[in-house]
Amino acid sequence: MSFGYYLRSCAGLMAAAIFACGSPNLRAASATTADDTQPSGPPVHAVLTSPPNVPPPTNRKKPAKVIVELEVREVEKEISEGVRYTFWTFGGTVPGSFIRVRQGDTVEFHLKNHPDNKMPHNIDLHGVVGPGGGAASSFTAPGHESQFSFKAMNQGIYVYHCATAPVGMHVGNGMYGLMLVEPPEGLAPVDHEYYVMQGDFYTVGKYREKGLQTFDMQKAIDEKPTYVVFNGSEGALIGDHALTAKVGERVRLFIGNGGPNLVSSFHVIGEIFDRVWYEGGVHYQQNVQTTLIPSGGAAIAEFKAIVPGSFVMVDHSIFRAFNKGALAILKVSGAENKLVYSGKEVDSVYLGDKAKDLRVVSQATAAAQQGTLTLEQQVKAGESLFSGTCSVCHQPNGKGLEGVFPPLAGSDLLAKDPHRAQQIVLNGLSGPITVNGKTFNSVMPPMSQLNDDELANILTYVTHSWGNSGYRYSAAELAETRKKTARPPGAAE
Ligand code: HEC
Ligand SMILES: [Cu+2]
Repeated sequence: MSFGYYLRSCAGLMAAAIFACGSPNLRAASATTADDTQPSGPPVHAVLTSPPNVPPPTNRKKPAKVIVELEVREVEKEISEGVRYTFWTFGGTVPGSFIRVRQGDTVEFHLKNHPDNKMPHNIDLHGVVGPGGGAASSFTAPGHESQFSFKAMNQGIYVYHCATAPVGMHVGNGMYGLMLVEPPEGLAPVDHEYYVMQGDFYTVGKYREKGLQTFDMQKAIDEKPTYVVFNGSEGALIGDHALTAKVGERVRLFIGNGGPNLVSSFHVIGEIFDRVWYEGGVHYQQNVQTTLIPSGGAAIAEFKAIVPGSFVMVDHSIFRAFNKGALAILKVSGAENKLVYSGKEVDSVYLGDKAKDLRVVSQATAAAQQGTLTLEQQVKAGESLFSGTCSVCHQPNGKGLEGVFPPLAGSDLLAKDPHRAQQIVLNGLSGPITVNGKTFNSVMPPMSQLNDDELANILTYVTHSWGNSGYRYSAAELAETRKKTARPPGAAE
């Protein structure tokens, strides 16, 4: 039994048939694992791909000898705009290269450890039956290569990862990827196959603190990640790197979770998975909203793109999406279908500051560090951040909402004392206030999760917009206010 088989034979069956349909092992136990067939034909070199790409189907009717060559590389890359991190990788990317073989294949696995690397590494493939999933045979020092062979016994989608001590640190630095073992008859054809893998990262610096960041062992032990991201960085699958599809096309996602710690509640906002082969096995569930991907586990999810728009993939443990980076985009293009969905596309609802330009934000921070920050850079960065954090209440035009949210545009309160605004954004505000002759009595939550650079830029944008006073704020000033005043209980530092 296989993924492909189910697609053809099980779809649309009545409830009475579902038991038999969903229980292949009862009927044909041997078909989910390889038999004793020997590999035939000349050896094949596996095509490895970098995320989000998936190698083409093997299109083989018989098992073959397949040679996989995977090189470990320790590389410095961006984990967020302006934030660098030294990742340890299989094949130069996080997640590592996607490996695709067929059930029954005999895989000759070559693990190379690049001579410039500092660490020894190995590989534990969850799709391998044998001690350590190969880890016991693949310990490899820098500049060396190991070789071992295994038979791909069971079909499914499997995580692989490094298992060299300290294991959590190797996994936490990005050493994981996926291997697909196709069923003998292959998977049913679809229009797009994508490779998406979640991981949690632990840096000494705070979320979005710029510069080269190092691994924080204590945060990792405490399971308090600084970043939770898809495909190794906050920007891996947004903007120009978003996944794409057209209306009417079928999309298959191979979703993995490298951990090292967190379980993922994987969800695509505005889509419903027609089928999910949960836990990477042969059974599928239908009509799934959110699927759980364990650390060290994977699943296959399929759906058809029906209406156009930006579909946001998240870990629905939602602070991870909006405050730690676990957010990716599938951009579907094509004609509207008003019968299915009447509304217009509103990116800003879920994209927040990510819908705007993160680059201008990090440019401003970099310039501030070098002491070259111009007013224009500050205002641009502030505009981008304002749209993500303040505009929901104060409105994109700064006019607020009658009786609910006070205006920032032409606010006499702001003009009277621009310094006070620093305390308001850091510590929040409640109780009655009067702005331009109108009374408001509501609550503004503290925005202290934003850093001093970000707050200075937002406020500078506000004072330089909509006919306001023109006061220019500095990060140093915000830092001073942060130090001198107290956050209410529960606010972020
Ligand atoms: C959840 C809604 C909400 C968000 C988000 C929000 N505010 Fe407010 N803000 C309010 C409310 C409500 C008040 C008035 C509070 C009161 O009645 O005491 C207020 C008051 C203010 C004031 C003082 C009043 C004025 O009109 O001059 C300033 C300045 C301000 N906010 C700036 C910001 C900035 C900058 C951001 C983004 C970092 C922001 N706010 C985000 C709801 C919000
Ligand atoms: Cu390693």
